Amino acid sequence: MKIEDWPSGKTIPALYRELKQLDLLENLAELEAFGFTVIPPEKVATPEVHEQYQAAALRVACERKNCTPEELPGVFEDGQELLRFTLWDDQSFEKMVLTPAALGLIQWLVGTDCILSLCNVWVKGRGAGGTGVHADWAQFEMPSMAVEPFGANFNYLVTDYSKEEGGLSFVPCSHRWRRWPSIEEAEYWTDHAQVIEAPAGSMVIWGDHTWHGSYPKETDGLRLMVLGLYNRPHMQTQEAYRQTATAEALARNPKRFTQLMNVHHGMPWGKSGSRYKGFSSAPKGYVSLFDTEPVGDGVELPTEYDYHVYDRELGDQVKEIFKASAKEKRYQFPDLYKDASAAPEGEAAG
Ligand SMILES: O=C(O)CCC(=O)C(=O)O
Ligand SMILES: [Fe+2]
Repeated sequence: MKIEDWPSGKTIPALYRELKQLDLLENLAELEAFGFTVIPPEKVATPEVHEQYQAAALRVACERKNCTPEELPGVFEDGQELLRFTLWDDQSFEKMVLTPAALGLIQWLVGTDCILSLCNVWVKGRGAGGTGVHADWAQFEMPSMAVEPFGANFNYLVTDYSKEEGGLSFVPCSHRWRRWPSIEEAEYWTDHAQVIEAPAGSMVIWGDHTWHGSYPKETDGLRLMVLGLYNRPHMQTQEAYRQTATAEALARNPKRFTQLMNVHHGMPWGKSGSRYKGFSSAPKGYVSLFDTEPVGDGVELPTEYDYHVYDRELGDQVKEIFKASAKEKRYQFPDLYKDASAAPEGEAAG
């Protein structure tokens, strides 16, 4: 079948075509069927880039713990830690969060406008326990999950994964149940969950509906992994990327990175509505997974905003927009089911 840009499909046809081009349709089917999938190293990056990722993860861990690579396994004997907020610690992580295969599958789960919530290096030593079976769904006040996931993860394996290595494990098809495991269920699945056996350089992808955990690490050495979590753009991220993304970081990266940082999101509003005047330079619409062109000075970092000041000029502009778009003296909301270009901008809505 020819996949065209059907307006009702919005950005899905474009994403599907690119996933097909990347030879990931089987991974897509596995995600839909079982709730998780593994991308092999050769579809993630070149051997040189894998080396950079491994070196970066190890260097960051040693820097944080102020030790040598040789000392690191001793530092993590019987222990593990999620080293938080690592995106800015090495520029290779900026590349990793844009990995076309991983980002493409994650976008399938949480939308082509998803943002980065978390980038961690997870270090686990010999004797460390497993992670209890859970779902990453973090709307704790909503124990029944929405139909669509709100978050999706990659785990980039820096070391080989197996049961003895303390590998990640899944409850296949649990994403279909759309709820968290009870304490008793989590207990049962601790020893029954399907372990991921995959070589270093693989990326495991899943959405926040899927139940997963990990096994204790019984072998010498370290289990090293880089974790990326992506959210829908209305959500509070777990780490402060929007607040810390610099103009240089945006400039050296392609357009999709600016979107991942969510720096142009209009909310929260103060007296003058949209938080940033730089809103209009925000990249919009579907951005190709193959786009590697740095944006340079093409994207402006939004200027700061005083929530307490009413900007009369901006207010008048909004008034004109309402006037121009008013039909029968009524402001019309965009039709979300027809025109892909008519996505709401959060400007006049509400
Ligand atoms: O590897 C683990 O121990 C668990 C990983 C996990 O829960 C996650 O990445 O969301
Ligand atoms: Fe998790």
